[in-house]
Amino acid sequence: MIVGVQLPGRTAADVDASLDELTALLDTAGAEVVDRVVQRRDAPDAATYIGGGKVDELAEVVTAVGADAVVFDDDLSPAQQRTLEERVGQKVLDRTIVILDIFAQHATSKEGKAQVELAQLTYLLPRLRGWGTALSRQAGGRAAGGVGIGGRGPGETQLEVDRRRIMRRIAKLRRDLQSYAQIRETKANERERNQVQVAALVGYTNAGKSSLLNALTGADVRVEDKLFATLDPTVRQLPLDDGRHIVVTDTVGFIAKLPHGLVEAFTSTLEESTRADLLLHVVDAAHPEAEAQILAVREVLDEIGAGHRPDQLVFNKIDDVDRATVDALVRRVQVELGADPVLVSAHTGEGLDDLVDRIRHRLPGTRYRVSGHVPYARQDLVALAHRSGSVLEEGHDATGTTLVADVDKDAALELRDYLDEDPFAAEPEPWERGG
Ligand SMILES: Nc1nc2c(ncn2[C@@H]2O[C@H](COP(=O)(O)OP(=O)(O)OP(=O)(O)O)[C@@H](O)[C@H]2O)c(=O)[nH]1
Ligand SMILES: [Mg+2]
Repeated sequence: MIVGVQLPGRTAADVDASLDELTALLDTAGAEVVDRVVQRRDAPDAATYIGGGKVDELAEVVTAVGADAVVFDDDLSPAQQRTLEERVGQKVLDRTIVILDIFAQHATSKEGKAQVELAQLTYLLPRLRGWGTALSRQAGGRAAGGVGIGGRGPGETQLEVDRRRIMRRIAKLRRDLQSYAQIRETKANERERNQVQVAALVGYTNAGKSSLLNALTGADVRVEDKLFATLDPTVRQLPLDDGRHIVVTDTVGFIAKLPHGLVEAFTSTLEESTRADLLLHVVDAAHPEAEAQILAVREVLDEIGAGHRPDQLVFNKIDDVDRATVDALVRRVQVELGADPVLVSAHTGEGLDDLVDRIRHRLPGTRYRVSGHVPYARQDLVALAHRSGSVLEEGHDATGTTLVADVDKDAALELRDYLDEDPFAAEPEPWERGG
């Protein structure tokens, strides 16, 4: 049984979409959803998240349909979880624990496993008390009585031991992860020294990041119609048709309400993207929630300090959706985000040449910092600046657009007439050279 709460500012459709996603998460985790319950509230109930009356109703439905667990779509406090378990009489979980469970199932590398365990233990630590009382109750009530009287019965002592053990384990995991991070750092520095440019595939889980890496570079990363199929990062070379080779990285996907502990545990993996020269933000253009997913990904990117990296939206799966829907989506992100997405299909190969072309433009050998004023009649040049680099500042006045941007050489040449300073002033013209 899954439970969602509609708080002010969220529509019934928002809650439904989020519960659909929770259903997909549970499916990936190997559980089956039998029914859902939604309540509208001004704020979550402090003790039980949903209202008291709704809890009774929930308990009845759970018994009637024979559900053996209740999963809340939002994070519960340890106390709420405990109270709900007592009143519903079944296991009560939240979205975070489901995501942690999937990560635990999918982790294969040592580093991935350590990251997941760290996230799990961080989640568990504040919840130990609840488990402690449950255990002491099983022990026959002796300990529970002790807690009732002095608050420090045998159960509590055991709890302290467990707590210390877990904290020691957390410290060890942090140390281990630190050393993995150092190896990663060394490799990244090597690439930097060799001036290899990096494009990182980022995006919502299941958007098709691994499929794109495979299609672009002939890699054979596992692709699955499951959430969080990829946890371990993969790095592959991609030749650009101007003779350059860059590397493309594939990494763990994002999701709305990504547990904070996970982001923290996966920092070193995610940092891969904070160092990239270009973020390829892959979007499942066939997904009804594509726009919300774009915003969720941008939120996580901000959180890990990659919010300001140059990024390129890549609309994938266009074979799976009608053209009018994609076009409407493209227009919306153009207007709302000022983005200029590339349309591709990792399955049919459509648009992959455009994508490589765009990558080539967005990863210029040399970047030129330009500032200037472009008349409204030449807005094509403003669009060019967006496509070929990153626009740092943009403003509008009566006659045109003022902008500051980092662009490649071709774009800088095109913009030359409208710039405050000529970026090529110091460079001799070809015909002046070697005179
Ligand atoms: N129709 C269609 N399906 C695609 C395309 N690209 C990927 N898929 C499917 O989408 C699902 C997810 O693909 P993945 O490549 O595993 O996606 P991912 O972004 O790496 O997912 P995670 O690693 O789980 O975050 C798979 O079932 C793919 O077959 C595409 O261009 N068209
Ligand atoms: Mg993947």
